[in-house]
Amino acid sequence: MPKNKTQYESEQVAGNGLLHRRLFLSGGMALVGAGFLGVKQAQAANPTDFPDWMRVEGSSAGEYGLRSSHESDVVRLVNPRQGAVAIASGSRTPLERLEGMITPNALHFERHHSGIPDINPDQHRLMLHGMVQRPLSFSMDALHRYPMETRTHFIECSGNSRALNAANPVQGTAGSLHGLLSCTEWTGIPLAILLDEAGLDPSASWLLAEGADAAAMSRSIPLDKALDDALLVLYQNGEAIRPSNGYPLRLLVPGYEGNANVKWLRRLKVTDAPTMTRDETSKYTDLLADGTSRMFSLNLESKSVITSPSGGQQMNGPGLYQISGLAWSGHGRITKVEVSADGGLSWAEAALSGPVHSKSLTRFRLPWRWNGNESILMSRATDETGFIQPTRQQIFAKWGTRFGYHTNSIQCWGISGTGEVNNVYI
Ligand SMILES: Nc1nc2c(c(=O)[nH]1)N[C@H]1C(S)=C(S)[C@@H](COP(=O)(O)O)O[C@H]1N2
Ligand SMILES: [Mo]
Repeated sequence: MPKNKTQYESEQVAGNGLLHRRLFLSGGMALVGAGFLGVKQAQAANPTDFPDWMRVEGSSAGEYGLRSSHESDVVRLVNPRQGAVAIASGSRTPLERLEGMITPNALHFERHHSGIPDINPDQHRLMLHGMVQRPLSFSMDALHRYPMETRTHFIECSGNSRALNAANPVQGTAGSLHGLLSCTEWTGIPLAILLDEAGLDPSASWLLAEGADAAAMSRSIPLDKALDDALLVLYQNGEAIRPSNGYPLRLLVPGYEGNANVKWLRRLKVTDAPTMTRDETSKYTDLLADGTSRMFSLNLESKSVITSPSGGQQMNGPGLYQISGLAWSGHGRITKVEVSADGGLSWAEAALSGPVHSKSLTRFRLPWRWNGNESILMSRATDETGFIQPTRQQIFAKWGTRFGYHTNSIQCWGISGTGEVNNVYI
């Protein structure tokens, strides 16, 4: 390990040009050689060279903000229209166009089994019944009086990244391949408070959560999880949760597969067994090699993806780059992300951008000097349980090749000699 600043600056820490993660912090970029991101040295500027927009008054303040018109191409990738539109309805977050760990509300991915209901919060009620001493019904006004907590968590559809199961690499962007994934600062009521108020039957062990959409989508949640860290979410990044993400009330089960986070929540029924709903029997289960099915695999495992450079992008000539990406785990905090630039022959530890929250997206970054040759970039996440993100081969060896959910294998980005970035298998 390097001991002083000068060593960080010059040291290549893994094969094919990966540099020490502290390089940017130590301010040693100049020593690494010419060409950061291939950008030419900025030209000397004249302080009285005023741009046009400094010569006229700007526009006025507005009631609800809009982004720059120059950023209007940063959009979700909406599922192509199919026969049953609402049933197939969904959209993906453009991961490669965002930085940090928070997903702006307008770019949160969406998955709707029967479209987005238009719910009047004054008429919406949450029922809590089943194996409880006091069945309860809450208006939204009543819920807003309960103690709340604010926490940062990701939601990922367990069908995310399914493209990596295909026999041949599917070409696409980080967002099109992995964008059923978003991360939010959620605010809501710990579910344990309401369960305590209702009074749980001692033999209760599960919970049925049902949405107020036309699908009445429902899932069974183990009571232990509900009492541990489940939230009834009212706010998304500080404002009321958006209709597409569950307005006015959603269940958040941190680290569980997306489907279990029931939107437009209208009913919680306490039970002593899973209800075996459609989405936990015919869907969101994994067919194993022996023909049996893996069910209730609710917690998502360590995973990561490099978002820059990533699929569909074009390198701007050899030189210094900052590799940037996202890592996450449904089991807790990310403790380590390693990056390879030589297809997994050697690995360097990336810097994690703090604070690192539990069951949240974590941004990682690592400097890389690309020599212009063909390269294969990979990232590998480890979480606080010590679980290491597997390769495609390792996943197939463990679960067979017939499963369709919960893919968390390592994404490999191949960089050609001309700088094109593609999805590749090794
Ligand atoms: N009521 C209801 N809840 C739902 C769904 C739904 O269609 N109806 N879709 C589920 C699925 S499959 C996923 S992946 C997540 C997606 O959450 P998002 O649309 O807020 O990203 O919501 C889940 N909760
Ligand atoms: Mo999903």
